[in-house]
Amino acid sequence: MNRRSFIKTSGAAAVVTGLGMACEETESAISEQKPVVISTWNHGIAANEAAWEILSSGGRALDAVEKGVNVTEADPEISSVGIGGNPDRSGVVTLDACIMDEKGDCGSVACLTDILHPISVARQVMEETPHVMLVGQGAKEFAIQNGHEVVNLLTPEAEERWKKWMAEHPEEMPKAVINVENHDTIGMVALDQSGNLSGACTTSGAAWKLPGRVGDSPIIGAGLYVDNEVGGAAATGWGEAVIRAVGCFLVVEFMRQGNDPETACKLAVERVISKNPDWKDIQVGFIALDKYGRSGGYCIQAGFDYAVYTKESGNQLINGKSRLAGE
Ligand code: SD4
Repeated sequence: MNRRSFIKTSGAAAVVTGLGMACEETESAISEQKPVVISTWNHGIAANEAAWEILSSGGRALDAVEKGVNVTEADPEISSVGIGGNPDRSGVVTLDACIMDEKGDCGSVACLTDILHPISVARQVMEETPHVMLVGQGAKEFAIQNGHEVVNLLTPEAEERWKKWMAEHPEEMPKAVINVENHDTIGMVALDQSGNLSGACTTSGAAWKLPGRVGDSPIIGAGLYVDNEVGGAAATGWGEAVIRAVGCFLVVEFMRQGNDPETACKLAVERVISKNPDWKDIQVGFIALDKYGRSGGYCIQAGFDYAVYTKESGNQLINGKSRLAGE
């Protein structure tokens, strides 16, 4: 079957096997493809390009997701990842990131300051320490000891946005504006030619957050989750709502039950909605990629897009379906 291979599986049986029930097999064909990379928002296009260079030459998904999101982290024009990100309420840019590989190993940093590539620090936490997560000053010292330079992440443009916001909202608790101030985390999941999955998620978090606030993005299971036997997922949007639902773990579990990636994301969004009475005022979106190379995404509010790169279709920006658009 030319460039794609087709495997025979049982959709219904896949669902019920997970539940330990017997069921008559219903045969359906799942098109299998690899490599594939998926990432959030339109900056995912550039990140996918870097990831694809590694994937298309037979490289490991873990290297692809790290190098892919490094592109976004280093772009000062992007106001919610890495350098150029919007600061917290006190004017300090703090970064959250995590990474997870095909073995289920993972690493994470939270509330990291002054370091350009938090995802690479997260990978070092995973590979060089017995821990999963380092935060704040300890994470920064670990980064410096492991070869990272101290850089000023607050660009003049971000500083100006912060001063303007503080002048206009002196007493207010942070409340992100949907799809303006509360988006652009890059979450990425890749499937390599060997059939292995890895994921990465990196962000400067919610704009104007309280100092010390940590979102979903560095929390394994919330902002990112990968299970090599099933698939991987990444989240974007209002992190507090994602954490409450353990969003990405949930997406992967829905895929384990036999749902395709888009349906799994949709079911997880429904769960977020059911747990958050203010859901119409927040954005939450998920992307997912399964072990067959099928991908999908779903969100609450319209305006969410994600980038998918396959050999067959190239690097494409896809408009995410949304609950509020009734899709
Ligand atoms: C957070 N989820 O810190 C992140 C922000 C984000 O897309 O995703 N923006 O809550």
